[in-house]
Amino acid sequence: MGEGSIVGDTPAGRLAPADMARQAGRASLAAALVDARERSLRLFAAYEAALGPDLRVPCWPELNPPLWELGHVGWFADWWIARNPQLSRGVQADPLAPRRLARQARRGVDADALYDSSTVAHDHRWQLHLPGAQDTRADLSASLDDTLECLHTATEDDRGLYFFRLALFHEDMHAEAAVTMAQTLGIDVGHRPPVTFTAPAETRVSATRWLQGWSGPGFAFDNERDAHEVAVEAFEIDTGAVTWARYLPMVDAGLAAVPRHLRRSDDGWQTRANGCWQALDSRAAACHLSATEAQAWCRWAGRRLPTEAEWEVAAHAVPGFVWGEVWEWTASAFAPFPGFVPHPYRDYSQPWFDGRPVLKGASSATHARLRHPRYRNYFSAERNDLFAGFRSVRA
Ligand code: AVJ
Ligand code: FE
Repeated sequence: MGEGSIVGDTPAGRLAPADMARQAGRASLAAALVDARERSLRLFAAYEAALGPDLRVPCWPELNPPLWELGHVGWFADWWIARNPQLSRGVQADPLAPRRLARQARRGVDADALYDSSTVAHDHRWQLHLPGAQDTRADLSASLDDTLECLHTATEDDRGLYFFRLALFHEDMHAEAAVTMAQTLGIDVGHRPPVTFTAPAETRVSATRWLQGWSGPGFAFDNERDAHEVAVEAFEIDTGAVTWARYLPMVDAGLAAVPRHLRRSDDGWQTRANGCWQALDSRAAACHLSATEAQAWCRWAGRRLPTEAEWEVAAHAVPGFVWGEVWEWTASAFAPFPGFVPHPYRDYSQPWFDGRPVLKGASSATHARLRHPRYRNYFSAERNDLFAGFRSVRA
């Protein structure tokens, strides 16, 4: 499930998987959609094995009922692809165009009233009478058939393929959310991140002008548009994420709380992974930290978080810049780039321009298709359940 970390840039002339995915044509998109669905179903099966047929999880802000999340992934694809009368218009599609009936309607089930994340409030997802696991799987299977049938007749260009790529990445994001939620609940879903260590080191990056945002061909998220130039002053940045060996002295000094999924034992620090406590390797990247904890460490260490632009410049320019093991909190608030226009899925970005920070990179639970140095992730600063840490810059 985890992919290896990425060092620096991709050699010229070779596209990284995430670049390929954004330009994927019909054939590779079909294979990717099947692959993403297999992962979703594997994760769901692991939840079933761990939680039993009810699949009950506590109503916590960082969780979703697994049955709801699986149904939501299928509903999302249906809504934007098979049920969308303006599918072929891509980013030009009217999001309010009346939809074709959902297949669940034949069973008297209103899929839109259950699975639309924009209208079904978080806590309400625990009160719904959701279809059971078998019905949900059957719906997803029929949904994927419909998606692939639509894909077969889609126009092979960025507009014609827009919603297929969106549904693919959306499913990948929910798969990562399922791995994250499993870590929160102590469930083993087979997440085995590769063990990689980067000896702490710092590198200097010269002042530059940087073209931020997506200007290349293929799919882009609305929050990556428009591409625009930004000036970046010289800075010195860690070549890898801050390790536990660097982070924990602040905790040992009594200046910070014990991080989530960590505890002290007679033999030193332990961490809980897949529900099992084990010795912590202090050479590993610090993880499951909130942006608040990352900021506090930076202040304590006399350092600061990189801006989003600094992170991107370094990821592209620095040979030996290691990223992809943990998401990295940045100092930048998630905000629209100049010229931002919301795409048809209006709620992907716009509701979250509320001051929360951008996270860059990827984690060990992120599919290779989403590991792009221009990708902008965003969660509220207090979230400590994510596979997220940070790197620091000389203040
Ligand atoms: C972009 C990962 C922050 O999980 O809230 C999934 C992705 N949006 N369904 C999230 C998303 C709608 C989003 N992140
Ligand atoms: Fe979603």
